[in-house]
Amino acid sequence: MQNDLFDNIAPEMEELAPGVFLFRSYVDENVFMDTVKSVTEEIPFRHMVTPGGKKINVAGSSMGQCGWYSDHRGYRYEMSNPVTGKNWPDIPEHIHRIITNAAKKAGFNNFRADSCFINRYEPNIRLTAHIDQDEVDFTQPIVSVSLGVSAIFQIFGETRGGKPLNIPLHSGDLLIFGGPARRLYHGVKKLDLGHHPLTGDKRINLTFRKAL
Ligand code: MD3
Ligand code: FE
Repeated sequence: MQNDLFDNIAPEMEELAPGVFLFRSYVDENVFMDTVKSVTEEIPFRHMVTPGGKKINVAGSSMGQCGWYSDHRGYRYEMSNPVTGKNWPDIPEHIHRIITNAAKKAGFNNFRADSCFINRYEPNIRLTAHIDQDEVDFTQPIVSVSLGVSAIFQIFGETRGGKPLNIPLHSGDLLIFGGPARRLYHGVKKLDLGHHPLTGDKRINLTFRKAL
């Protein structure tokens, strides 16, 4: 067998399933955390409610042209923050460049996010299996960046049942969901008690979307 000197160098990007691209330790965590801090100083993380009146356990905030929002009136993207009536803060251009460039590497050549939903997980909080279907164009991918405490991300199939593919996500990892993967059920397992210098006992996830 040929012994290649570079065999032990991890690839920048790995396709885990059709349309699922994982980039390990891809982003500078501090750069993304600075943006999260400035957005959530203006729009603190809050627990929205489902149309059925249940509290959403993962707390959220948004930046971009529009922001994901949920209350008794339904799940949707709002052009301004319903709590304050003000626009959501812009996605900084240096963040756009990183996200758009990663999307290109996965073959999505015209991706530019118009929304970023920021999720905050506390210990013991999980995200139940769901499909993101409030965006208009399903040919556009979703790009996710994880910060802080690690979590197990789960990909189910076209239904909620069955054995999921379990993917541990660590601080700085970037994950792209596109093509067929865009319509799969997915969730996040209950967050273990842990500690990360950037976020304490929490996990933060940013999902960049083209919603409009
Ligand atoms: C697969 N967030 O915000 S990110 C979500 O880690 C969400 O916080 C998870 O699921 C988290 O909706 C997973 C990766 C992700 C995001 C959107 C998807 C995977 C996706 C949309 C469709 C399919
Ligand atoms: Fe999702």
